[in-house]
Amino acid sequence: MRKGFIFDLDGVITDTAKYHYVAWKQLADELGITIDLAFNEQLKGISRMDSLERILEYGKKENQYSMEEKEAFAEKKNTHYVTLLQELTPADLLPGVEQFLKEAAEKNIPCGIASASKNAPFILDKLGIKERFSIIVDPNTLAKGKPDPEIFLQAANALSIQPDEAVGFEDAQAGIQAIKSAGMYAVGIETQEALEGADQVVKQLDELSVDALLRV
Ligand code: G16
Ligand code: MG
Repeated sequence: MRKGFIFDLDGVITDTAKYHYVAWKQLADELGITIDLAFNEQLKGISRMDSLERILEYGKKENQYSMEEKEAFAEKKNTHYVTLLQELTPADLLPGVEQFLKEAAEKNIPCGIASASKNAPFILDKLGIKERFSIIVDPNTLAKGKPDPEIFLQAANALSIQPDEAVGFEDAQAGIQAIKSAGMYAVGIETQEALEGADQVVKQLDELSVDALLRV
């Protein structure tokens, strides 16, 4: 019997990848690096600084900047990204999310957020669903990012459930690995690339039933 649900944010609850892309692309252009949408797929679920490192490596500029410069680049990208996030409204929830969370709440199933994004509380607030989650893991407290299971284990702990009582939802391969390493049931939200290792794969949350997931 499953007792709680733990969600990734970007790609599961809402599609912020398009805003991340606009902001990273502008920064990359300024640094003389050309990125495209295919490359952007690699940044999904990856932390801000790791994303910057990947972009610099892609442009063969990984050894060109000091830590201070890199931090300034990441900060600049984030300021732009947060400006773009101002446009978010509840209409930006992915299909089925609102109904799924409502049903979970009616059944008193606790829900948590395991997102690499430091902007998660702000995003959930803009989407009008922040109160649906009893825990939003703060990525600043983590030693390791996904695919390490730490973020999902911390969420389960905060929800007072065992890992094998949790269902995790992820759209990124590193996230599915994190959920499985944590010993949880993994639902993959597959949009572009095939997800390996998920226990179940859907395109969007409205394909799922809360009751059926409690019994997996
Ligand atoms: C999200 C995105 C990543 C982003 C990361 C950090 O992860 O998928 O592209 O780099 O958060 O975001 P921020 O710069 O806002 O801290 P997730 O885990 O929600 O898919
Ligand atoms: Mg994601």
